[in-house]
Amino acid sequence: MTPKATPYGPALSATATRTLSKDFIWGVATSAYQIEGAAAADGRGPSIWDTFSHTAGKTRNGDHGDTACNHYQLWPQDLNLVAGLGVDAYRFSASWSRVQASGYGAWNAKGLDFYDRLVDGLLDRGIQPHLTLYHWDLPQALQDLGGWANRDTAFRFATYAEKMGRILGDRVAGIATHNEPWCTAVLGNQTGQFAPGFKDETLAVQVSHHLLLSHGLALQAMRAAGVKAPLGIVLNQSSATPASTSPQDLALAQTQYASFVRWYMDPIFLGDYPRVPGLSIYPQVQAGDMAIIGSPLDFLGVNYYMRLWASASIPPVPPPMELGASDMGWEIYPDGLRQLLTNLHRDYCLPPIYITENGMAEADRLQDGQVHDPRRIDYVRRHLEALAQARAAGVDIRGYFYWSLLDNYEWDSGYDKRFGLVHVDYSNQQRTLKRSAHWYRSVIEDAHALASAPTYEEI
Ligand code: IFM
Repeated sequence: MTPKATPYGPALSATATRTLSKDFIWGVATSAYQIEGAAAADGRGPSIWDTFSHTAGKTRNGDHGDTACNHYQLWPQDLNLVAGLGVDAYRFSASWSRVQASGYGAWNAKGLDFYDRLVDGLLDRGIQPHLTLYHWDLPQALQDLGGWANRDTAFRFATYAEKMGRILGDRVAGIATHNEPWCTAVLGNQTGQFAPGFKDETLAVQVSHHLLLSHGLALQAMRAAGVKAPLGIVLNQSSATPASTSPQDLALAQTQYASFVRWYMDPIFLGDYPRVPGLSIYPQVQAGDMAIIGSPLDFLGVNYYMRLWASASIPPVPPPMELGASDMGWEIYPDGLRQLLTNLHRDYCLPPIYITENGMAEADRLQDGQVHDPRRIDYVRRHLEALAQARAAGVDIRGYFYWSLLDNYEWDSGYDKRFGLVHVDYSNQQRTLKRSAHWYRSVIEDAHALASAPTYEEI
């Protein structure tokens, strides 16, 4: 079906809009270190990202999150922006070192109050809060004790999760333990691109196990405390495409998929790490760990940005990039989202799924008070079409969160990469809705209208 035009760009097809209407929530997402700023305010302790970003040569232009989008102070106006988009839900993360400066010991009442007010502020505006407990900003004091390489950190995380669950669990619509543990493990400890910046594959593998263990321990602690909110985890995932039908490319695709997707999915849903050729390093696992990791989930969050492309040739054959790449250099490949979701549905017994992140960095420019970002609109539209196809094929997908609400601190890329629906001028913290924000609102309005319209059977 050819989409009709909206004032902001091509509309989502009627078929996809209908498929993504009933029992489906629309949202936007952020994370603490990327937007909050106020790095030393009100008793917040330093995190590994404060340390890393203030270490020379680690981030683009030496950018850090000391001020970021100053969301710690501007949150009421940011929540008004969220409400203005017409979304149902807002996904955010808590900064562990804001609520417990060292990651153990005393709780910080001012930090806890901040998230308390944020949650109430969302509810006052009719928006479901979706909390993520860990989005990469480990308290530095815990890193000083070994960080995620230290098994004790998993137990400390469970204590933190229980505290947050007790305080917010009656009001939030969902609690995810971790965001993208692959990034914490691999980018933080194997490639050194992210905090804490180590380059040790064996360490990274052990970290991945402790992250999974901490996830299971946190689920158990929150459930034992009577937390009512649905509990889950957010994983970054991709489909994998072999560059050709050669046995080498096929095998590489299998290895890449196993180390990126199955490494986290198999322990959670099948009780063991994947065993495929090409994976040779496994963590030290203690008796009982896999049962803890396999604690039941109420939901699975999937973050999708691009596919894995497997070429064993030297030099590798590049992906075709028919739709080009984002400003991150990531290939735009919407059908990978459909492929991924239908594969997950085939391979695992899954709880309801939320697409907890999907979005695109563009070199956006504010001109005459406006930001024209047609490629972002095209990106989101195509991914929503793919998502609708997966839902129509029977995958239980309950929602979609655009990454991100605001332009923000893109980790080692600093402020150079802009993912937001809302442009941020960092010189004065001015927010401006991009055209994609208006477009997204119109998609949501259409879907809401269909969700509340009586079906043929009801008439
Ligand atoms: O900005 C990040 C986010 O923190 C985690 N997922 C990917 C996004 C884009 O890189």
